Amino acid sequence: MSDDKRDKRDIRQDATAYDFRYIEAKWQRRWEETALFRVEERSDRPKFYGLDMFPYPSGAGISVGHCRNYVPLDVACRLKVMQGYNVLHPMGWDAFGQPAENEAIRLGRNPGDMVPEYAANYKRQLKLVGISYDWSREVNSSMPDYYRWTQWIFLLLYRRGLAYRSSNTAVNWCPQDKTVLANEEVVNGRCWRCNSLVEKRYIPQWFFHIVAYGDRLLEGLDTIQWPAGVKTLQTNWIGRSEGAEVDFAVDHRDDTIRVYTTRPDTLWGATFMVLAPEHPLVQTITVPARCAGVAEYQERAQRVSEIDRQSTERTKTGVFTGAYAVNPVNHQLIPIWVADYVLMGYGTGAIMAVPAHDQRDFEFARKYDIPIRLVYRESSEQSEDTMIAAVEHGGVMENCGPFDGLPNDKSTVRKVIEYLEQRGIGAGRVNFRLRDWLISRQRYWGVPIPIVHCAQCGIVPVPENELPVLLPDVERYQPTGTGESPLAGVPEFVNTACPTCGGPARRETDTMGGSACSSWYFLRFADPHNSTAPFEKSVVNYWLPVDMYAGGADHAVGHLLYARFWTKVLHDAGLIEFDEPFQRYRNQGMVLAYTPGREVRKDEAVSSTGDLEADSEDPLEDWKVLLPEEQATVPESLWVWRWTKMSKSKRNVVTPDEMAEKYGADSLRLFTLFIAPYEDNVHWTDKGIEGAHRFVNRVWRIWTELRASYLTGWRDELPSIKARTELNAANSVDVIDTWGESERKLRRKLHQTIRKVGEDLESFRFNTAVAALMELTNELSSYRNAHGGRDHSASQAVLLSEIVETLPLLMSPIMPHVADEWWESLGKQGSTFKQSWPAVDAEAAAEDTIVIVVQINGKLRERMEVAAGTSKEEAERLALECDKVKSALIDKQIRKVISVPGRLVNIVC
Ligand code: ANZ
Ligand code: ZN
Repeated sequence: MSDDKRDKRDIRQDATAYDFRYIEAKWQRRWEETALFRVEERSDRPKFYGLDMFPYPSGAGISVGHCRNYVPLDVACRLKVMQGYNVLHPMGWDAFGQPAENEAIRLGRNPGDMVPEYAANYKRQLKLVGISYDWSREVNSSMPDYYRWTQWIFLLLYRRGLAYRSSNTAVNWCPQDKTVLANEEVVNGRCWRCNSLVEKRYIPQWFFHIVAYGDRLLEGLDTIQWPAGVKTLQTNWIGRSEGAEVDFAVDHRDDTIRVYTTRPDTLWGATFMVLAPEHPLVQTITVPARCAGVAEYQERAQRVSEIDRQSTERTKTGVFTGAYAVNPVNHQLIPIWVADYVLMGYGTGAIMAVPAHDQRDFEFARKYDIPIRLVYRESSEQSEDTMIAAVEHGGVMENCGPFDGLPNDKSTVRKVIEYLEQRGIGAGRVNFRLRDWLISRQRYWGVPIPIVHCAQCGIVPVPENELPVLLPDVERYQPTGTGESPLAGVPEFVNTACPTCGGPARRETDTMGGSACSSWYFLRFADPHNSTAPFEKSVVNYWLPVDMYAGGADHAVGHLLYARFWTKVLHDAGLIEFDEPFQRYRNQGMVLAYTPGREVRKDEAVSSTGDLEADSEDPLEDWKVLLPEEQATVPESLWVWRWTKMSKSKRNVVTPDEMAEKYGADSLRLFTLFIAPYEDNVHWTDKGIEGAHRFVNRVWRIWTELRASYLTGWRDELPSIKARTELNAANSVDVIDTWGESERKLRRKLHQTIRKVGEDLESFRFNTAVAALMELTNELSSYRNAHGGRDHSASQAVLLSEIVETLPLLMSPIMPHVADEWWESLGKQGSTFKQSWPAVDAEAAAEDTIVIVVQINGKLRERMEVAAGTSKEEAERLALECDKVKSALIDKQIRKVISVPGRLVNIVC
């Protein structure tokens, strides 16, 4: 049908058919033509910044799973607009990095060509679902107008001593993706993108000094409203610990071994020391006779993963170096061992071992027959010979020289630290589990690091006025695997002049990992087209912090930590006024699809997971999806169906395109919201969306029927009806009294629903908001059945018109296409998006009666129903008259009555 014919039919006002395909296309076109979602900057209205994590354009399209990310926040933002807020709701593309590049490699395409196509398709789909993004603010992190500023911020970090190059840190290397990874990108020892086991390598790398912000990253958590689980993940990841560093002299040598301990008070119980196999002193101190054995052990330790080394399950192993250290507090000689349960990357890479009080040390000492010495006990029966595990708490200190008799607690630890400091053998110190953020990647598809290496001047930052350092267009961009970026093979890029001395120099050829790009995009959205600065301070200070951030919890210790860090640095540099970017953050559950698979041996599952979607799934899964092409080869009797994350690689994706075609975007939106609480994982079924679709049809039918009466009669009469009712009110004839009980009930339901939907949408209780709308529809339907026909009394007409005019507004955030179509068919102008959210008539919404809980000594005795507005005294009198209360009070003396008006009466005897 041509648009022209459609518009004609539209004028006919076909009252019954719910032609969602037509309606949705029509309104999406209108919204676009009128730039409905364009944000006006700095109105005098309060602001609200609602932000979705911008996606990687790494798949040909989005699934209904992604809709669960975007629809709920869209609903919240639409509500905010109607409530009178100035709302920023932008979208863009996290386009650089492994996700998109891996997809391009898979397809044999150039990422520079592929990414814009993918982004365009995502955008088309998001429009299809009716998301209210202001597309005039779209950003793409792989475009020079954006990454120029990512480079600019890199240089800012560099100037502030927060970006550095280091060559003496072991780094994570992904053999499949042929790049190093940040610790945050290693999940259970595997690459976050391709699931390969990560290896250790020593390659010079660029780091951001995030550890310097460890304390502030912890403290800031108290100032933001985030899910407790995510805060805990960050707290543990940062892993702040307080203790001391203590120096031990190596016997008969000049060397000292510095250890980090959280329990310096147990120094008197240290009976050996352990060095990590990678510790630089191992070679130096090992006695000649033991060199071969130690070297062999070091070699073996190389092949054990960090995770295994930290496992409490693993049997401890180690070798003796033949050397001894001097315990600085009692001058005893203790043997120095090498063992892989001590990690080079934490503390100083060396420990004093206290087997009596540390379980790892205990197991080690028992295995190698090393003495154990208690410095406190939980009970007098405990002894070194009989103990079967380390004693971790309790008792008072003993065998501790000057500290004997003190309690085994923090205060003693502090005293011991003072003692060590006075004698110059140790000092208090705070340690973080958090490591510096490794940012360089040996990959093509990323922001070039704006650094030049000059033989004369060393590391030289590219001057700001030479930014951006452009990523060159190349034919061959695939990772090399040599530890060098493919850019190293592009002489035009590499060879340059030193900005300082003008001599020949080489550009840094590593690029930044994608997490740099996503660490500031939320700022750029405030001022996306600025060509002279990353953003203007005042604009960012107006819009930020983000009021509501929505996205997956899998970013808890990666993106969410990095973005907080950059924000703090930009704050410290005076560029912004706030230092937490996301005031509130919520993470939605995943969408699961029922998927056929087969059971597999664990090791097989490991080698066969090549999931480019990076499901944070357990690599040790014992089940594997049967891809369509494999289904023919496995008999159906062996198929095992499971609920599993909807993802492209599992080929279990349902697209919004299919659903919009079959049921309409409004049904998809409603279903997405209704299916489960926001945080829960949901099980996708076609039956479910059919149910949602039936509801949309039903409410459409009911509303259109009512509208017919409105158009044929009430609308014209309404002014006079209203005048009459107002007159009645003025003459203090209670208008309500001219209504029947059912009208009063229906109007109460309407206003209770307005209140509930508003409150629920605001606090992300989308499913209960939808349920409230369904209840209202039911009441409306029963009212219509009981009072059918079009000959409504004047007061009924007033009520029904109110409902006819309110429903489009009430439905607007959730079903915006239906809402706008209704609105227009009432003869009203524009979109419901620009209308005010309906006001609650509190009086109408009030219940006639309320329930008051009656307790005796805090125990529930009765729930009594009383008239709303009953006074405190009256409620107390009524409570004492309840039969159950009376009988319970026989022979008892009432001491006092405590009550909470409208809620509770508690009788104390
Ligand atoms: C002696 C001691 C006695 C320790 C005791 C604990 C209990 P957190 O809390 O995680 O900071 N340690 C230090 N560096 C290590 C490394 N590189 N690899 C493995 N273990 C290391 O833990 C600090 C404690 O872990 C330190 O305190 C040290 O053992 C050990 F009753 O020192 B403790
Ligand atoms: Zn130079």
